[in-house]
Amino acid sequence: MKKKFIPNMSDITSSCRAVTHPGSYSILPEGNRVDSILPGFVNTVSKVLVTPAMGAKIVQHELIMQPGGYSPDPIKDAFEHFVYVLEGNLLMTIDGKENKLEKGGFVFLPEDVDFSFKNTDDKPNQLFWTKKRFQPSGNLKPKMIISNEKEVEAYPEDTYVEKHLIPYDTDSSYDMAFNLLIFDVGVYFSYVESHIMEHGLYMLDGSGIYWLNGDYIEVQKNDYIYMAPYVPQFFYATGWETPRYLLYKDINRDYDTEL
Ligand code: UGY
Ligand code: MN
Repeated sequence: MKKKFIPNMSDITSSCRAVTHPGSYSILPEGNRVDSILPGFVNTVSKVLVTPAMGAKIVQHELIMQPGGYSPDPIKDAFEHFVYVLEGNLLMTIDGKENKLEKGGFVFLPEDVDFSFKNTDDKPNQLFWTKKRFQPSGNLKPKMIISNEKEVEAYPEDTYVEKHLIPYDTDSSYDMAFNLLIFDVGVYFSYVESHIMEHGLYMLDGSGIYWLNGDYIEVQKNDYIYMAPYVPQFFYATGWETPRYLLYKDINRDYDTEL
């Protein structure tokens, strides 16, 4: 049997960029993620990126579906869901209707909608999937969204531009935001943010330096970052390619449990 090449231990551990500070922040680069096999999926692996075990109020997955991979039984639960296609294609059946999503395609599904996944392509796909328990407020009920980031307008925010994939700023029924932030190289935030919202961040392109709770961390395409509420945060766009990241935040509510 051919032996797998394994570098020296110090070469493996000294190049690790994964860090975990529960209650503060974590970085989970692609190379440190481990496969989970989820019940209800065929030919699909999940790299679970964050869960309440880390202090988060959400679960986020990177799903990789092989050609023909699918979820045989429709999923219907008490969570809201957001699915974003990072690479490849996805056929999502939502309330019995088929929707073909390409790279940059996304869906927001309110609780109690039934849906299933299928990769009908001849290459693997890569998805970013978020589950969240809806925080009711009065009779507000958010509506389903099926679109592609290419259809969403970008507008200036602080020192960069931003696309709001969910129109949370004009519709407070939504309790989650997914914003796509796009930076010119060399640009940095005009101030250090510290806020009630938590973040789950997926680096789509480029690289930069994240300053989190006093630590400088180099980040790059395909990195995942979790930021707990009030973690001081600042980004500086570096490298040669336009950095873009997809950013989850909980919004439009002032608490998540009964006071
Ligand atoms: O809107 C935000 O909270 C965003 N500017 N934060 C971030 O990118 N870390
Ligand atoms: Mn922020």
